[in-house]
Amino acid sequence: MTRKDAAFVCVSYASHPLMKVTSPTLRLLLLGTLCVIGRHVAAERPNVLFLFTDDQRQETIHAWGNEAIRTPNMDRLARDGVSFRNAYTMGGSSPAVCSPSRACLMSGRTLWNIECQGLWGFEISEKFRTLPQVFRESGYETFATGKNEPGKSGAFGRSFSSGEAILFKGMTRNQYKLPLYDFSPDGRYGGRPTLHEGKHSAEVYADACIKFLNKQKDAKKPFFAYVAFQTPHDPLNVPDDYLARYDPKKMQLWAPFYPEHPFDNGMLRIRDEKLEKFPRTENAIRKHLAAYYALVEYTDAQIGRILKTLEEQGLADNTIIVFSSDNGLALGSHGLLGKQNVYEHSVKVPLIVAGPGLPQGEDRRQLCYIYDIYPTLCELAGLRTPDTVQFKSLNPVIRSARAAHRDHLYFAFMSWQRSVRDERYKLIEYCVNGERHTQLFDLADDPAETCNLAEVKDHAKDLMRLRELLESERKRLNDGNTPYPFSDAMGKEFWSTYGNHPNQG
Ligand SMILES: [Ca+2]
Repeated sequence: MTRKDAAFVCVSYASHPLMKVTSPTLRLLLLGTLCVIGRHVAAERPNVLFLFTDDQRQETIHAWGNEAIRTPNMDRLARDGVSFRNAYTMGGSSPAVCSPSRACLMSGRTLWNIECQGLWGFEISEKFRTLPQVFRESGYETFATGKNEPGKSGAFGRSFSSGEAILFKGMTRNQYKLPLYDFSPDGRYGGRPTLHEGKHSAEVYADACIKFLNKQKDAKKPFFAYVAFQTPHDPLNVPDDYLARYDPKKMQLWAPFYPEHPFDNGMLRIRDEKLEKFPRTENAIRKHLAAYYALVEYTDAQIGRILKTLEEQGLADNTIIVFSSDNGLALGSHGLLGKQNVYEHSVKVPLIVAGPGLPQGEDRRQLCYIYDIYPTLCELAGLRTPDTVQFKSLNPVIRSARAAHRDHLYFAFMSWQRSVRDERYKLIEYCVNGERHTQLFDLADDPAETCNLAEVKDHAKDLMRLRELLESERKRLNDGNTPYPFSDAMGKEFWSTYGNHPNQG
């Protein structure tokens, strides 16, 4: 309980009818007793366990309809909670898409309003309180393990009161060789990390979380534990017994399979895309898919160990669990391997929320951003959401499948791609080296985005409507009109090219 909360409880009890007793000693005794009760009530504030994976495409949960993959623990979360089947990121303002996405999550700021962005290095401005920081400042023990990029130069230090096995990098070259930092009580992370070898990253982070949970049974404070796996992001190192569970020959490719992307989208030769040679072959992609599925299943098993500990420690009944991922992955779709695009496979991600008193085993179809979880969690824990947060609480949607949330979503990738989707249609506009491309998809009939309707006369009105929506969202989100030079330049570059010939597809 914070000093402020304690004062509120004591002031409330001071006006209680029992306080009308005349004896000062008895009044003091009563006040003390009621404050102890208040402390007990505060101790019942919910814990939060935030399980965040890396590059996990939305179609990789068995319970959500992929029968080829085994994810018993993600399935269990779906059974115990609310599944958001239309949850998205906003795209990326860096080739390392993970960084801006994590910055949006932590800061509660939209893609072009994070501040302190760079092409590869990110930080979150001190002007914005991070999600775990709000919990920490409200009396929570806040713990983190795993991938915490951005964060090294400040955001991590002010967000977390404890931690273990912390990775301040976007990725490692090997899942068994990890340059990790120990927790630093002063929040500073100078010096070199320690190389941890021999144990898989997913197991290292699960172990750290389990160790933390094992100390929480009799803890005085509620906790917020953030477990940021660096999987199933490549490298696709995975224990042999898991790899053996998926036969590359039997893997079904994700639609639409193309040997190459049909035109330059701005970033066709980034590291992620070069993980396989061009043109792609079906057999080569099947091998990637098998290893990716195996790595998802292995990560799922580590999540299972964490959930088991939560139960064994008697914490499950008072813990809200969030499960999500920072972005999706193409892995063969549209001729792409990476996530430097705004197709559904790369911006649509898993999101499940489970916890005491929340609906169980229910799906929600409302459009949302995963970053909407920031105000959602604040509300569920009874904390005030900072005014700087630009996202919208999902709590009405959690409570009702019919609650209104968002009519449309806006996506962007650097200075080359802008997109908007409504309930049914999705528009993607490309400006690359002065060349324009337009795609219009009917997501109701064509969720894999295979059939471009931009030139189809019957859809001319839909195209015009979505283009107007794109422009209005651009203005609302300050894309190309922010005080932050890095992101501002990207927006200006896209919109000036677009503005020169907006109606050319
Ligand atoms: Ca990622």
